[in-house]
Amino acid sequence: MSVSIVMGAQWGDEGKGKIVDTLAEKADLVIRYQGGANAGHTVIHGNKKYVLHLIPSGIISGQSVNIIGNGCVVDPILLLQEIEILRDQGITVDPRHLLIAENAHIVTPLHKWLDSLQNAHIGTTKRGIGPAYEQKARRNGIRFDMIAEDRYQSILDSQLAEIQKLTETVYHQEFPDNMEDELTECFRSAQKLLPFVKETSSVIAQAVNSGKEVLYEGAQGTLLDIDHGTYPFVTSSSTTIGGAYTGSGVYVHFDHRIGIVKSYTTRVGEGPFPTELFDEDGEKLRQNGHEFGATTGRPRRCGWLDLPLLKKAIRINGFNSLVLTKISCLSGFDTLKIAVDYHGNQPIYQELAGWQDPVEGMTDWNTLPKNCQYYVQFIEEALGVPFGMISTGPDRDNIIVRH
Ligand code: 2SA
Ligand code: MG
Repeated sequence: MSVSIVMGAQWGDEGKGKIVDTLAEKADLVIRYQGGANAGHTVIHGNKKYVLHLIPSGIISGQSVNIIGNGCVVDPILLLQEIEILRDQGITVDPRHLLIAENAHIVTPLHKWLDSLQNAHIGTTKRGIGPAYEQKARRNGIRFDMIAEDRYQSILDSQLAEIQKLTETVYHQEFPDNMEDELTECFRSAQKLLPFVKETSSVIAQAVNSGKEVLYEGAQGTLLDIDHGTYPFVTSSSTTIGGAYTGSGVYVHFDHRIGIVKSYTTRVGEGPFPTELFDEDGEKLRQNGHEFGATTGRPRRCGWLDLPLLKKAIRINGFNSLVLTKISCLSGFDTLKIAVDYHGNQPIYQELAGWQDPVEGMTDWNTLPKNCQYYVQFIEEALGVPFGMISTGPDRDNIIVRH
């Protein structure tokens, strides 16, 4: 039995959902430890499609306990909706299968309002993530234990007064007059979630100590980390391995530290992206890869693979295995480029010959076109970490297992 962690090695949307889902099926315990409803994992199971924002992927198989850890920020309205949608799709969501850390903070409509008011230049998902973490750090946030004990009203009142004043005096905007109603719905939803709320760190520790199969599911990606990412164009949580410790409250040894690497690079929102393409190659990547955000529907910025950034992700997270995703989206290019170094801020590219044949759905390494094999081996050698799996399509069995 083992403890594994899966994290995105780039700017999110590397295709973690499918890999996590495959691993989650065998797990006894699956933990989300950072982020909130800014994540959007699409899981395809059989012929059904599930979209998860806050709930760990283990919920789909029905065999595991799933934990929303203390490092997450939870929007009670969205979480209840997510639970309802899953139930309508035939998934069992009850307190035997889903737990919320009592010390997780909640995201309220005030946070979403602030997010839309303050963070346009970052291009956030407007899910209230930054303001919720900000209040947590200011020691002015509201946690689930405070809802259980009914001691949040004075904090809420002070937040409301402060944000209302800020809206009018600093942003010269009108404060939404339905805010009171929305807050009522938010806290009513949080109350409804109380049966799921628990002290979860000891649950995780117990599972680890008794040799259970444990999976930590990262959201977003390494380069969006609040400390190690492209600050200030980052999310507000620790998306890297340290976040798994603070966000779950347990020291564990991760046997498998799995980095998910998309075969090229994408990013949504603002911020630096050295290998970004503005030409027809970029457009081709966007079309081939259906690169539109799962959470907000925004078109993603697309560019070539960036090895220096991947090396940094490996250093931060200690990845000992990588998964290469979306390789099938690279068919049809005459030449492919990979950034191997930088000169100043300019990437230095290695050009590789492309391949024309589709590789979608392949399960055998030997059937891949030679140039495709070479592309993969080139990256692997440069990074010094093996690709344990190569994903060749959206279906769960569209995978080449290598090591
Ligand atoms: P926020 O809303 O405060 O977290 O936004 C800050 C920046 O972080 C970016 N961001 C993301 N970028 C890519 N994918 C995201 N979520 C994935 C999805 C889920 C995943 O498919 O929606 O891969 O785990 C995500 N979430 C935040 C955002 O664009 C801003 O640049
Ligand atoms: Mg995604």
